[in-house]
Amino acid sequence: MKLFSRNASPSHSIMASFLVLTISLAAANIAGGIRFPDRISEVPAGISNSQQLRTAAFALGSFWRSEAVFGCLDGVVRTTAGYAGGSKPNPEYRSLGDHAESVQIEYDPRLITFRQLLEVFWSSHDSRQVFGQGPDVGNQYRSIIFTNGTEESRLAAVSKEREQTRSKSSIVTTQIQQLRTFHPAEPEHQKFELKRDHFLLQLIGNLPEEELEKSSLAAKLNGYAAELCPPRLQKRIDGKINDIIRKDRPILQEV
Ligand code: MHO
Repeated sequence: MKLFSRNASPSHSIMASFLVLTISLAAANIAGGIRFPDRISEVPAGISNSQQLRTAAFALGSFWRSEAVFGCLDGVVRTTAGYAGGSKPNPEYRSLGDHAESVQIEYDPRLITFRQLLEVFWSSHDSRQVFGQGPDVGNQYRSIIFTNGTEESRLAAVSKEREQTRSKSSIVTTQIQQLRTFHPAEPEHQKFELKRDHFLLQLIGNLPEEELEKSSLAAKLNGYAAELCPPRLQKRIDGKINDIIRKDRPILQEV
């Protein structure tokens, strides 16, 4: 469960408002503002340097949700919502052509593998739904695994076969494609879930857009805001937030 939900009970809302106020005042006193961006956009300790990071991409319905699903995982360093899988040059949200809403993931392969990302992909959507995902209808919500090289294509195909075996009565619609171009979506679609949560935004220091897009912490909290982190992680973040609001320097730097 997320600590401060948007639909919190009145007493929670009062408590949350008080905390926000306390945090703003304390932070403003300390720094004359509430930005501590230099530390926040750093890659967390224990993560390989950027040459060792790998990139994966998946389409599994609304990219707001997809970004939140993967952003929370340990080993995922950055996420970007975007368009992929089609041929239209310069797709945009209102005219994405034949592309699918997708998420691009930068990850540390020592901490999370492509195989594990595949498991998260399968368990986070209904790959048998035709022409849509959940309530969202249309080709832009189709299910795709984008691959990079033959080994990833093989792993993707094996996992799709396994999924099809589990699903006796309906066809797994997921496509497997070599990734060509990933087109990042407009800023308003990046970290969409986190941006709806002003408490969390403030807690990490109201980062400017470019830093929010690169930040590992923002990627995690985007999943937390949507309550899509694995329960253990969701709890760990609750704990961190509880700790941080008791301190005089209440800026969350890592989870
Ligand atoms: N059901 C979503 C779809 C959004 S999406 C990023 C909505 O609220 O419109 O395509």
